Amino acid sequence: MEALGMSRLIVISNRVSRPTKTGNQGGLAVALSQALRESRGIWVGWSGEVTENFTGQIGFSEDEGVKTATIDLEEQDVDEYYNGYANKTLWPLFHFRIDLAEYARDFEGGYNRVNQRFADTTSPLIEPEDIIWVQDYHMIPLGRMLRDRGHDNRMGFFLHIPWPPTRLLVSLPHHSKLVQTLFAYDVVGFHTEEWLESFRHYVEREMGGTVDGDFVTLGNRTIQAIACPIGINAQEYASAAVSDAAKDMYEKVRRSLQDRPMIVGVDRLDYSKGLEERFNGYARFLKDHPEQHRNVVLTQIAPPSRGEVESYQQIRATLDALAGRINGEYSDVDWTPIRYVNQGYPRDKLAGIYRAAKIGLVTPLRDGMNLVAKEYVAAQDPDDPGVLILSRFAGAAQQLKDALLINPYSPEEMSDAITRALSMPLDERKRRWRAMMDSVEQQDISWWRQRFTERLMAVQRDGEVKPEA
Ligand code: GDG
Repeated sequence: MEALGMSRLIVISNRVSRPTKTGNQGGLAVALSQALRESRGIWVGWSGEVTENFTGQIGFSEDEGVKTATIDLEEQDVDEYYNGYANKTLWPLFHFRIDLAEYARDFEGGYNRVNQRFADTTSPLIEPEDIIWVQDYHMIPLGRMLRDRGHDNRMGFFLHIPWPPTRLLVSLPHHSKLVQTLFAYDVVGFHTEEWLESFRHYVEREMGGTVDGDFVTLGNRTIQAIACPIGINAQEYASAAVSDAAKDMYEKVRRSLQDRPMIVGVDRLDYSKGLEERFNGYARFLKDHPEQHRNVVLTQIAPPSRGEVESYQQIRATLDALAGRINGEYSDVDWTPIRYVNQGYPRDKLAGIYRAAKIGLVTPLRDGMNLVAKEYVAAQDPDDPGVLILSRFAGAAQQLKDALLINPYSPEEMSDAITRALSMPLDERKRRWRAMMDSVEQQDISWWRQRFTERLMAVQRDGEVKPEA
């Protein structure tokens, strides 16, 4: 494979995604699977299963040429590591929600214990020439733990969520200990310059490190910290949008709308996605525009996630009540303003739903990147594309500058953007869409994977970095 030469790739992430014959996998899983298949690599992660006593026994499996190695965790591990430190501590803090972040010693202990378990599991699988790529906030200290077990392989880490400003990060007990572990990697990647800038700021101000271009030094360790925005498989997504399943879904949705324009939102049910603010912005639009009553429909698809965490139970209850209230206030016997759907759809059908929508409404309060914005663009009909309304606080806003960029906290801005999008002339829609599609196609998922792995391959085994060719 192009970037990896003869090296084998080992990917480690919280969960593995096994390829399926139906191809119904996310873009990240497809991209990593391809690299794993071509390099005869291994994907290591939690099986999703709970065992009474941790045994460390590895479950090996191979699907469609991709090898996976999984371990079962104990219930306490899941509580402290996954529901605890990952999703009650780091996720809210890294999404600027220190009001929701919980700091408990048990969580930190569980997080380190599970990372040690992953290190023990992975260590015997590693051969000297392998390149190791650790994914996301569940696994920050893993590289350090692998180094402690004597592995001097090339090691990279990618953070899929924002890096918070220094002033917020210092609220985390033992923050510098956690950040220090990132210096065990050779390359650390973020989606955007903003997250990268916050990381550098922290290292300089809090740790006394130094920054020289992409090189960040702390003590005797120099690593590369880069912005490397993730993408989607754009061509494949555009094809999915005209597949038979997508066309069926498109027809079904359009029929049900009876020529009314549809706005679509698609998000895991998560407080970071700004769903409450979105509903309020839409309610503001309905209030401002009585002439649009009985006309526009907002379809919000929000499959529940992390339901064991209280803040997720709360946001779900809030949205149930809010959707009910707005529908109660504005509905008529033959029109419901919000179709609020708590189920997920297969990817092809979802692509058909995106294509049926005149407006994609993507309004996270903070988002590392946001792939839904890119999928909405890729699924549009080039001859009659819809309009993307996008939060400035999504990483994707750095690339999709031809979206209507809004502040998701402002219901007025949201209302104005919906009004503008509904009446946007075809030539403007086409111009904006073409510019966004060019970016989605050029910086796609393969581009992301290659850019990161090339950086990693250029690192020499003594930890020094070869100058870029
Ligand atoms: C994290 C970061 C970053 C959603 N509903 C359905 C469905 N989805 C798919 C979407 C999209 C994916 O889930 C969500 O990706 P996002 O990027 O929007 O958000 P997170 O899940 O929070 O992902 C994020 C990402 O990692 C990658 O680095 O962009 O910032 O938070 O692909 O389509 N898919 C299907 N049915 C659904 O109902 N098939």
